[in-house]
Amino acid sequence: MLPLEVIAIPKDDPVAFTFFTGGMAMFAASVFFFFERGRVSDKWKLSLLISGLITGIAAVHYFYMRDYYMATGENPTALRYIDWTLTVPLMCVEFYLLTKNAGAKIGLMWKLIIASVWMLVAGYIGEAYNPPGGSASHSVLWGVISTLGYLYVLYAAWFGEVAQLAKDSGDPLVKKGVRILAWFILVGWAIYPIGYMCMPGGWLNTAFGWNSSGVDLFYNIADAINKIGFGIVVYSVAIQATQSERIAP
Ligand SMILES: *C/C=C(C)/C=C/C=C(C)/C=C/C1=C(C)CCCC1(C)C
Repeated sequence: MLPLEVIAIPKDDPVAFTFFTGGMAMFAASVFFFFERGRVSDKWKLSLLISGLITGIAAVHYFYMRDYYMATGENPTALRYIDWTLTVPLMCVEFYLLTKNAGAKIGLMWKLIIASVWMLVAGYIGEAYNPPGGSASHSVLWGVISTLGYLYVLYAAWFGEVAQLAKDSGDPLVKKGVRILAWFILVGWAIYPIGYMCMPGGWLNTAFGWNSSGVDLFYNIADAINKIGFGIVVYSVAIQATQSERIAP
């Protein structure tokens, strides 16, 4: 018997592994963004603060989710969606701040936030109210409703208002930054529905027998890519813009 309550990670449990590494990586990223905030010019400080808040909020949730998962072996669905309803809207704020100098209105930020909250509320109903054993019709219905919100954000980033503002800004850094973030939404965010389809009744679950531990595995990998990656893109735009301001007369 172990003398204290020791958390042991079974070596054949990749989900537990990603909860630990994910949480630690989020924490380290926050420290990085908060410290580096001092190195960028004033108009970029808020963007870096928000990058640090996104990974910081995620880090705290990861510590709770990890314990929940270790104690029960189940998906920490509620904690997951609480994390997302805080962090995804903050990512929308990042988009707004990037395009603000090009004339983005606050209404754009709210549209992105409403679309992403729509996406998350539908996803939560799909997961949390999935009947025991899983229901294909339930998961497909709410998955499709959720995807509508996702498509709105995707459209805005690639062809809609966000893309247009970046283009009109005439600033190559902002254009490049928005383009990379749009790729994150197309590729990085698309990992989440794959996780969703691993739940009982989901397509990957019924078609390939992928079990519900795939839900957390995909979500954890996607979170690390998207939250830390998004922040790094914003950071690199901010640092380069700061440098060119210093060079400019
Ligand atoms: C930091 C957390 C992020 C960026 C979370 C993003 C989550 C999504 C893009 C979730 C999307 C979903 C669908 C498009 C359909 C199925 C249900 C969801 C909620 C998993």
